[in-house]
Amino acid sequence: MNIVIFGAPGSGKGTQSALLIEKYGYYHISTGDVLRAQIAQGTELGKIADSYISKGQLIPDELMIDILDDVLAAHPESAKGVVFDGFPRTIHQAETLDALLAKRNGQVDIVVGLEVEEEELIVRLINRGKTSGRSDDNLETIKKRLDVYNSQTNVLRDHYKAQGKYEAVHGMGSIEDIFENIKTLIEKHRR
Ligand code: B4P
Repeated sequence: MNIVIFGAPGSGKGTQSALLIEKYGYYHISTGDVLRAQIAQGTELGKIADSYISKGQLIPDELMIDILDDVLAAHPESAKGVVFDGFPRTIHQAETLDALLAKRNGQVDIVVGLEVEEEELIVRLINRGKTSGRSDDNLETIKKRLDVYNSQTNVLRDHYKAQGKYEAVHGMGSIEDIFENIKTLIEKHRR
């Protein structure tokens, strides 16, 4: 089963993905984590990624898609099922993901949309910024990330709603309660 965990920055994608992996054992791809690992290693790719992430912008589609393709190819166990956390973020990425999964006789089975009010997103990310050391967890960059989400990523809700794959989850409240709701939806869509 291929699950997309979707939502604005700070909506809890990473938190809920970790619980999903623990419960179902799928392969986890957080594109943000992949990019931050490159930055930490000081690679050329990391330097390019940092120049976008620190400004709150998205990495260009073609680069991001090449990276995702490489990660999937390097992890054949991902053919059994993936939790995509932070990907896709544009319509072009979504269309490419469909093509990549079709090559393995797969598809996106469910898109779990974590819906959280913007004020709460800002509070969470500012709090995380006190300890995360992330160059994008500061108020100015958080606002830019939310603008980018609203202008480039949010359209994916309608894209996946039209396919009957989008399941909205109220993303406020306790992490455990949110996860219970996600589990119910996953069971509904399991093949
Ligand atoms: P990401 O790493 O994906 O960052 P994010 O969208 O901010 O989400 P993150 O996973 O960090 O936060 P979460 O929602 O889990 O991307 C970073 C950057 O990389 C992007 O801005 C972009 O530049 C680049 N990038 C990544 N993917 C890309 C792509 N596909 N295309 C192009 N560029 C890409 O929020 C977690 C926070 O909320 C935590 O602090 C957690 O403790 C807290 N939290 C979670 N649930 C909570 C709850 N119920 N109550 C209270 N707090 C909660």
